[in-house]
Amino acid sequence: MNDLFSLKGKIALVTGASYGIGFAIATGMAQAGATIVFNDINQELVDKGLRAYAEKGVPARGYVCDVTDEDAVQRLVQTIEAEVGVIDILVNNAGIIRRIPMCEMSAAEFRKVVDVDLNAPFIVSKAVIPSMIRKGHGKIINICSMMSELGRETVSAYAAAKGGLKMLTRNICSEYGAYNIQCNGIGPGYIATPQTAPLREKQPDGSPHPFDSFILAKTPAHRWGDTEDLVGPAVFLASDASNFVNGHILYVDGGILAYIGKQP
Ligand code: NAP
Ligand code: GCO
Repeated sequence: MNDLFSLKGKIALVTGASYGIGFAIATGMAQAGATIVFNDINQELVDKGLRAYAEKGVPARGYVCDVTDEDAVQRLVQTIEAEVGVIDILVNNAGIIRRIPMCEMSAAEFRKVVDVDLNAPFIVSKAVIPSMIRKGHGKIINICSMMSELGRETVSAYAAAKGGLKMLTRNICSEYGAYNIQCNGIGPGYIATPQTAPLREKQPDGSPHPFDSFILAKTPAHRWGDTEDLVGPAVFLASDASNFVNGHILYVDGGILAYIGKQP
């Protein structure tokens, strides 16, 4: 049974993984036996990530690459294949959010979010799939969101991108499942990372942020998720245990999507 979840001998690329969800997933995959490669947007972040992986005893390799730049991504994948080996597992984790009321958001701001959160997973997946086909297998995990299913005020670009990422996940499944490539998504709920820090900031009087209280009321587990909550689902979707799971979005949300919410 352990071999079913083992990632020994596998090379995993996790994008935007210097910290946050990507870092936790990469660390967990390393503990399951994978060789970890990650990228981030600048050398400072890559160096920060390398230090953090070293502290966890993970011999990760880090590269600077903006995932929205197709030429840079093609070079990144070629470099990884030359220096480390063919990528068996891709986690499209890099992402941004801009919380702006839609009618106050510029088209450029909207496009930037879609570029990172949707176009980049297309670009990186397109770069790794040919070698996965030649190798005879591959795992692609797209980090979606509850906003792949639900909207809320100020996150129009993010929700549009993450909704699109759900369908890109299903289309990669449809187009490349015949080559033994499984493409699934993980839909985290509200996870305590730098990206959601503004939603958890204490009020000037020391009281909880209203959104913090809202999420606790909406979550059956009555807590925010931790990045560690995503490790098991990610290892499962990266392993042979999920070889007949394809096109699925696995929500790791503490039950938010199933729950109407606690009466105030
Ligand atoms: P995070 O803390 O903001 O980390 C995102 C990482 O991606 C950062 O290292 C960021 O670098 C990097 N990145 C951004 N743009 C990039 C680009 N163009 N090229 C390469 N790297 C880039 O976010 P997180 O909370 O860990 O979230 C990770 C993923 O999970 C995202 O896709 C997010 O949408 C998704 N997600 C998060 C939550 C949550 O509650 N936190 C829930 C559901 C889904 P910079 O530091 O330079 O921005
Ligand atoms: C927000 C949050 C969410 C989370 C996550 C939920 O502003 O509503 O940032 O979007 O990041 O995507 O799954």
